[in-house]
Amino acid sequence: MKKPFYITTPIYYPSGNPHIGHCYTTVACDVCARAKRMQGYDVMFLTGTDEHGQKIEKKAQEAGQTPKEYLDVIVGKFKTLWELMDISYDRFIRTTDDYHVESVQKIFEKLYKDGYIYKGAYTGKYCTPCESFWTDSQLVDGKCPDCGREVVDAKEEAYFFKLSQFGPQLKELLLDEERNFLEPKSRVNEMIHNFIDPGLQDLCVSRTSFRWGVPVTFDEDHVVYVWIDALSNYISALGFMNEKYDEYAKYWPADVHVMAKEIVRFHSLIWPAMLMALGEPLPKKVVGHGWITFGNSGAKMSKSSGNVVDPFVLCERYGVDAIRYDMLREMPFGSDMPYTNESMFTRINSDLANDLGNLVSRTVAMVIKYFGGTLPVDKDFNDSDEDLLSMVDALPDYVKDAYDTLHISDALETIFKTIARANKYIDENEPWVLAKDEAKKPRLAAVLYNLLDTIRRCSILLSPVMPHVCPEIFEQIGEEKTEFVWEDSEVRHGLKADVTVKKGRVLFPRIDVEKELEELAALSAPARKLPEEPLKDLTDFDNFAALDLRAVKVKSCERVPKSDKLLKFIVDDGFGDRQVLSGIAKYYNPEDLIGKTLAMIVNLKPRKMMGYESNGMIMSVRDGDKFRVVEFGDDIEAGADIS
Ligand code: ME8
Repeated sequence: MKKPFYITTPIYYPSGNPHIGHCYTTVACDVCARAKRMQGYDVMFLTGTDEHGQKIEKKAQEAGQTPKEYLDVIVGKFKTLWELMDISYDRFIRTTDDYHVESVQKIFEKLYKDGYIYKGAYTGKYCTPCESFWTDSQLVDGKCPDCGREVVDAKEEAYFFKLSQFGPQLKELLLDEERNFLEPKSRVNEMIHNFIDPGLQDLCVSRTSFRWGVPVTFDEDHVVYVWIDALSNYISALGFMNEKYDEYAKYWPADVHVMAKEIVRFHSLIWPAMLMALGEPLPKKVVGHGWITFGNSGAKMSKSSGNVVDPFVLCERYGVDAIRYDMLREMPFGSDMPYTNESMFTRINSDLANDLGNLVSRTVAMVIKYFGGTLPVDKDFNDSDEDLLSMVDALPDYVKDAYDTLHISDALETIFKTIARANKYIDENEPWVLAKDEAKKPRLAAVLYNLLDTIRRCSILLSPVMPHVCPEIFEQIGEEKTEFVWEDSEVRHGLKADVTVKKGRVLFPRIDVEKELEELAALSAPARKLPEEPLKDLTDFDNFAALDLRAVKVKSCERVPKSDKLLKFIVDDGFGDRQVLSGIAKYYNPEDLIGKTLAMIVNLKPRKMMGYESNGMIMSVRDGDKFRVVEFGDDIEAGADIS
């Protein structure tokens, strides 16, 4: 019976394309999963997508699609990227999968039945157009942090989870030195000081303001709060409270949940509290790594800030293994990693092209040059080899621990120190001098054999990080095995004595930094497209002056029955109210426009559309194949003229 090992990534929001931030966590988990498989474990590696919530509902609406249509495309991109990046996940969960929905509903029901969830009222500040509740501390200058509009006091019926009662147990869990539940340690202090010590509040776990979520079975006006839905994925994916899988007993509790620091709070407070309430075992470990930040700005690379680097482009141009290596090597455990293309090129050139690539190509070339490709069995090993060989002997245990605990950068740093040591060993032993003396051939054979065997052992340890290149290295150094087994890296001189090498391609071509920087910059500059409407003929100023252009305030807005294009507005033009129609129904939720200050031509002659009179024209700007209204800040008065 193999020992089980269960590792998870967060389930990502498919509200935009995947970027290298998502890649980092997923590749890090992949390395850990691959290493555990090589060590003989029965691994379950889970990833997936978190598909409910108001944000997704809105995004789909903006794109003129149903949520599911919208999601399928982006989820497809995540899956394609994971395939391209060689992610060896065992299961991909989507929170819209029926079996997951079933589990979430049953979990919610059980918590309610057992008294951990109760019905109460949520009071807070409410932004009507955004349909969002905010706490006082979330408001910006007393206004909605999303749209900047006025908020009102509001009260809404909602279900609450008794998080407040778990404070002492959570504190004990986090402070348990032996358990080491949350890493790095700095996050433990953060959780205790910022959340537990000030007093945990009960958590509002249902919403009635939107529909795109898992319905509460016994009160269908409510959908389950997206984090309760999302966190449950870690057990629903194993079949907890559903019929789809039957692996909960085998894999739960998880060995490690991996994520970045901003969602550690959910995983180290809410998630254990939910499991305690359910009476289920807790995961063994939660690891919260740092962020990939954009350049040296410190800003998190994220979909919403638009500063993302496209992993598809990077993998295609520089190779999947080089990108995997670079990300993992550059991210120090627990801290942030500023990403620049330039530092990536430098890293690839120095570690991969110079140190590893050269070591392999020089060694193979020398075996071919001095021995026609096959080493003789007669070798003269001596004590001066010990320094290199003992360094390699120490690697497997160190790297195993480092991969297990997601200290992957440390593992790579140590492996590459050994590779640098091997390069130095060549210079110390001067094979080109030994080759001149026939009597020294056995010594030359020993030196080259030590090098090949060092490469073999390092390749095994590097194979979880570089799954494409390491098999090629095996081929070049004449290792006939095709499977990477951890124990083989522990064996000194495990390579066949009369090994035959094979010259292969350059494993890591050197990157011309200047040229690549220019090409990447050109790629990311958007191609200039001509606007769809050509420029019109010149006109007199009088024609312009004849138009009465003003700011107006939207008082009401609704769809025109039987029309999928038209919205009917009542707007205040500064003198009074008027009705106007606009063909933008596909791009907006009518409620989202209420309260906005828009630009309008007010003196167009009235026109009838679908039986309603329109008095003027709301101005919109083309945005690809959509239209967006031209709007002003709240401080612009109704009736202010535009010139
Ligand atoms: O938070 N640097 O999804 P999400 C490093 N659906 N890692 C990054 C990163 C960056 N710049 N940007 C993203 C969610 N990540 C929830 C999770 S789990 C039950 C629900 C990685 O799409 C990192 O792992 O915002 C981070 O925690 C995660 O993506 C957030 O992904």
